[in-house]
Amino acid sequence: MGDIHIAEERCKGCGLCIDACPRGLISFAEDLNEKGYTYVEFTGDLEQCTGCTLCATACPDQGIEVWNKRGKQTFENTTGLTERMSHYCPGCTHGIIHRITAECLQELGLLDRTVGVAPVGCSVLAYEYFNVDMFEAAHGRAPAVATGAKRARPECIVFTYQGDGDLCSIGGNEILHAANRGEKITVIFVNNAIYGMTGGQMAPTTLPGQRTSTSPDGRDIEATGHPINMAELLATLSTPAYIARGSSHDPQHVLKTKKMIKKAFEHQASGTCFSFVEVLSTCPTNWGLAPQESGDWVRDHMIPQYPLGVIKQPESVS
Ligand SMILES: Cc1ncc(C[n+]2csc(CCOP(=O)(O)OP(=O)(O)O)c2C)c(N)n1
Repeated sequence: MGDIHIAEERCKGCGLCIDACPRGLISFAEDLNEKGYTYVEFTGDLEQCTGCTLCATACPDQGIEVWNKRGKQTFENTTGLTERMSHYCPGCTHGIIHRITAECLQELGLLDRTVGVAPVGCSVLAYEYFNVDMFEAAHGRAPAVATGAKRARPECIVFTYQGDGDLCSIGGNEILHAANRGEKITVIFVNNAIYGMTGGQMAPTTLPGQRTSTSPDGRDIEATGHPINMAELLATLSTPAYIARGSSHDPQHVLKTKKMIKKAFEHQASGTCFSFVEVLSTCPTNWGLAPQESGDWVRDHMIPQYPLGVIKQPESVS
């Protein structure tokens, strides 16, 4: 049997771990925790837990640690994040994307020379959560700030963490030119198809027909154009680049996306090229969906518009 430890006080009751457990061993408690959330608890037969870590992989709040059958810890919270509880809504996958980014930096031994750039958007407080040196950039300007940091201190690993409003809309020009110049930075682009922080307005990434607070009848592509597939658009530039798109909507995709982010940082560490990983994410609050329904919405609606995979990589690398 494996074993898991659920930090009740960190749980926001999103239930993503309940859906992730292949054996149905986790369920909601009858009580609320101190913050007023219905927390989850391990209620199944401990003998049945294999220590597979899917529950911890699905948790956006660093709330679960796992041990395998031999008593070895198989999932430990990363030192790349602080212990501070995030302000993200229950089930928002920003927390997951923070975690896998931090895990990659930790596993590559890069934490002590990494500089992150936080955007304007829901992840505006990312500097509170990443356990690395951080800048805050003006809305959409993270690639310019990262350019300055990387050029001044080329030995540092510099990454930006940006939403789709920040990167595609107000910062569309910034990212295009940073990519075209081949800045040796890494961009983590979190696409939830709307402006989350300001109340769910339409973004350049909003799907055709998608209802948002500023497109209550659904996005009209005659009036507003088609969604911008930023990863594919950047891939048309001739400058060498590593460009990939993953998703955070279930633990299996989280693990695949982590590999992409790792590759992106490896490119930067070896001085190869500009690297960019788009991660499809959820916004249960502004989409008006439960956390698990939001994951299904990414699977059924976002992935057909935004196909997953490595879109471009330097020719010398297979
Ligand atoms: C110059 C400027 N224009 C507009 C805003 C308002 N604003 C704050 S966040 C945001 C959009 C954030 O959306 P996104 O980048 O998709 O990130 P999310 O919140 O969804 O994670 C906007 C338009 C601002 N703060 N500054």
